[in-house]
Amino acid sequence: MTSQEVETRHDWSQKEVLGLFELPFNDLLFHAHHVHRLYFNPREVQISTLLSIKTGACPEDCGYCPQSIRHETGLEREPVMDVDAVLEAAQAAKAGGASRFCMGGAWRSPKDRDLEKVIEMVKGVREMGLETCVTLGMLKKQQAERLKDAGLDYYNHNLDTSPEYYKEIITTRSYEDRLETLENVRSAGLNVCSGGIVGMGETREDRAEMIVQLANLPEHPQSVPINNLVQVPGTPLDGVDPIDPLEFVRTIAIARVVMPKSVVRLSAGRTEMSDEMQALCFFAGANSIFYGDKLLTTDNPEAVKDMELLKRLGMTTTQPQPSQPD
Ligand code: SAM
Ligand code: DTB
Ligand code: SF4
Repeated sequence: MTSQEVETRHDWSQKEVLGLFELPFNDLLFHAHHVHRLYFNPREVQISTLLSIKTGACPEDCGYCPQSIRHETGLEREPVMDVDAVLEAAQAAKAGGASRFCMGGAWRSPKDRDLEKVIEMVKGVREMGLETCVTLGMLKKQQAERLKDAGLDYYNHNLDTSPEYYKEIITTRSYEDRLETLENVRSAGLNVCSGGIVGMGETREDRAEMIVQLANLPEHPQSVPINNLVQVPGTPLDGVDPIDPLEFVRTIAIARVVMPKSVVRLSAGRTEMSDEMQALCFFAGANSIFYGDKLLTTDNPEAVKDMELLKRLGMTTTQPQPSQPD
């Protein structure tokens, strides 16, 4: 290891990560930006477009989610989309400049017949030369292997928060279930996309512990989405005190420091962020965003506005790099 590299560690303690949170803001940002430049071009941002391929009526009780059947959010449920309609949306995302197309399904875990359809979607999107990502809930090992064989690049499954706070947010599946899905995805040879949500009323200790859990996985997730809660009327977390924007920037910076080679995504919640806050997040080491007017069911900044912002910051977008078949 040269002095131009940092050690990739999997033995972080909560105390150490809290120590990073306690650094003066400029010291933390300087450090994170330095680490960022060791492994990434600071002028580049990866952009992924999301599509909800099966919407609402989800049996899980995630307190933040508008798609849970247990929350009265007025969301219209939609069955699994036709493959052709998905491919049309992917084509539009490609024309708009996205490098990755992420398909999300409101499932606890997909049935094998759901997976058949998703596999057709993955194959079609891949043929367009886009990177592929899906998020379908809990996954068995053999399902992860089938997705890998179909050419899937990334599987998104978030830890969401710390193990302690998790129980306040979700009761219908455990933290262990989530870790098991991540293990199934990793051992199938898929790239792991895993992060969490802040601004859910958690403490700084919870934020630190969430980052510790991600960093101490056997491999750092290749992609780490940090979501700022999108408050949706009708969900139990609507009305919770929002996180201090500077604390959000710190969370991004610390994800960058402890997972130096991972792509950190400034994920949901950007419609409530100023351009200046987003610019600080990029300086702190975020190098990916969701791009397109919609996330899954809620709004995202308009694509033209994002392109304007990147231009003002002198940033460009990365090209797709789909995995090669093994
Ligand atoms: N049902 C699957 C699952 O939960 O794994 C896939 C879709 S689910 C919507 C994907 C992720 O979106 C969740 O794990 C959560 O981290 C994030 N998410 C959902 N609602 C959100 C909200 N209101 N604000 C921020 N992130 C949210
Ligand atoms: C992730 O970490 N955030 C995305 C994606 N992975 C699937 C989802 C954000 C969802 C925000 C609420 C909604 O639009 O329904
Ligand atoms: Fe269902 Fe996923 Fe929403 Fe939880 S986050 S309610 S599992 S769609």
